[in-house]
Amino acid sequence: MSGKHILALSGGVGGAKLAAGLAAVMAPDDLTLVVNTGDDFEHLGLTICPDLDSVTYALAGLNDAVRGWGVKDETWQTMAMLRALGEEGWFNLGDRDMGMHIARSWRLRAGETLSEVTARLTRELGIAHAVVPMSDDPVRTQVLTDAGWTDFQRWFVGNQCVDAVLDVRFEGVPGARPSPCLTKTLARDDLAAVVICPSNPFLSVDPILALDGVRDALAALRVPVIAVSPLVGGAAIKGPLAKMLAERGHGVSNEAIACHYQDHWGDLLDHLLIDEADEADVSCLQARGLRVTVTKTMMREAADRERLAKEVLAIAGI
Ligand code: FO1
Repeated sequence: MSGKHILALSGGVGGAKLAAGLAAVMAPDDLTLVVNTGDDFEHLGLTICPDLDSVTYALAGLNDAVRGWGVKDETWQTMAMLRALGEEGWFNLGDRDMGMHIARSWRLRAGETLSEVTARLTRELGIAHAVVPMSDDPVRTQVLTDAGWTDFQRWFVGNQCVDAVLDVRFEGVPGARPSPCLTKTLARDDLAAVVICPSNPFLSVDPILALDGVRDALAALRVPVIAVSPLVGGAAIKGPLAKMLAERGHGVSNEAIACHYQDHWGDLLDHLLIDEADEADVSCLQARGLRVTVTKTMMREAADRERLAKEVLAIAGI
């Protein structure tokens, strides 16, 4: 049986764009979007899941495209009041966005799993596709800087990624199990491909691959793993990827991305889509045994997201 189901792995902003493109061109039953939860944290008594938020808002058409995170047409009265009350103001929670965090947090506290809560919240926002957390067990990304180990959001938002990252770890791993839906999807006999969305490999994709059993399950699959590079023109579209590659002593290149999935994770990548601006990378990627597609990977509008999603599906044979 030739499969037609796609398992897509996504982080936040960049990944969410391709996730939305895939959802726009695929039937709900044919797509499972698994989202990084390593960026999650507890803040002001709430459980914040930034990447789940970004994917959810993108699929619901609620995302703020300019800011890149959070909800469009946002207001900030709650934040202003929190600051007036002397509470921490470094992490911005919009008034509309706050509804998401309150709904998620109280349901978690009432005993629902993150998978159950996410299924409920996405359904309520009219999303028909499966948006699932990578795990129901807490995984918390931390970065090592000269100041010691720091929680991810404290570094990403609080420190604006200024401090150089010497190392990254995922608290809770090993021991964190893939979510039930991720486990089920990995075992589907109609799987056509695994798609790695254009997300930061070190911060957004590695936490998913590091979950108990996930790397080995992916390696055992007989379907291609297809990644869309998060680099365009030798730079990251958004976020600290370029800076992190440079700090690790790597070039800011698609070869470094390929090298990470192939060498660090043991040949986990079959096909890489890169931007036209990086066409010069083709020969070295092919020399590494990869199949390469050169295309436009910048997704400014819905049409860009859908075109790129269709290209990925064509590579997957769908
Ligand atoms: N990113 C920022 O740069 N500043 C913020 O104040 C901020 C608040 C925020 C609130 C909710 C949410 O879901 C995401 C938020 N983000 C914010 C984005 C987020 O921190 C990062 O984009 C991701 O963690 C990286 O993928």
